[in-house]
Amino acid sequence: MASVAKQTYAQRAAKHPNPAAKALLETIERKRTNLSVSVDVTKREDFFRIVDTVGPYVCLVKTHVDIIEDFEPSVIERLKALSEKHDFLIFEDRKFADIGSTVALQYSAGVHKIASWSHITNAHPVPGPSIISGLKSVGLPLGRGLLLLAEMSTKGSLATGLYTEEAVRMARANRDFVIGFIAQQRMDSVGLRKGESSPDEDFLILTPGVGMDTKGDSMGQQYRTPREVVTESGCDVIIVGRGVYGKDNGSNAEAVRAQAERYRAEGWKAYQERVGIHD
Ligand code: S5P
Repeated sequence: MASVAKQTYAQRAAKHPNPAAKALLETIERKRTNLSVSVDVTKREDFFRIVDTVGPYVCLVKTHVDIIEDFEPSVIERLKALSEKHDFLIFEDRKFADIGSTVALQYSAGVHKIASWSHITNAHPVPGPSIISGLKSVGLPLGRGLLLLAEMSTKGSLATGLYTEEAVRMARANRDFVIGFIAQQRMDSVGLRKGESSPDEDFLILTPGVGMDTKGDSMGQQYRTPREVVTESGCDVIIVGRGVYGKDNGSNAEAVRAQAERYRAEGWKAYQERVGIHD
């Protein structure tokens, strides 16, 4: 069997054991898009306008629900309705980072009840394997998937070297629930000890820090192009925020739509180049 990076999304979907990962791979293939848009705006009507505009072009909408100032429970119902209308999955970018018992509560309860609607969420590996046990106790019975932040896109990130290797080992020990990584490159050969061969595994790599028009922002963010991320580094999903909705609230719907279409096309072309498909 070819390495994971050379397999098509459809081939990978057919054998993925986790329901959230399988659904994501199937959605990517069905809609021919590996674009996830990160909708980081603070007013719910701006949020819904952007989600409705980019919906046809994305496999996954990434949220930070805690930044919506006028949040109320109906926000979730409307988001779920849009996910059905446009056929995308939802990823609450919560970046859990506490002890197992606390993250289990943060994931299941509180104002946002993330586990009840978010197909995928993520966690920092910094507390060690217990963070996975805590989240898994809530998410596994619901068919959810977890991404570990193995690397970050920011200048000076501490998530490198041994930290990244340990994150991958933690994921390998929890393959029923950990479906992949937030990272800047494939992790397939990371963390293997001398003489250890590559296990039969399929971790998805979702990659933020993607932009075609600038190299970064004034707060340490660093951007690479879809081609660098997908073709050269072998990542599976590009996560784009301000590159799609602009710097404020995405009020120019046609500009937002055009950027979503542009990033979708670039991401898909980069994938086709990687696996050697031409159409
Ligand atoms: O390393 C990371 C991890 C994440 S999840 N770097 C990131 O930028 N992110 C998130 O991706 C970040 O929280 C933000 O929501 C998005 C990037 O937004 P953009 O506007 O810079 O594309």
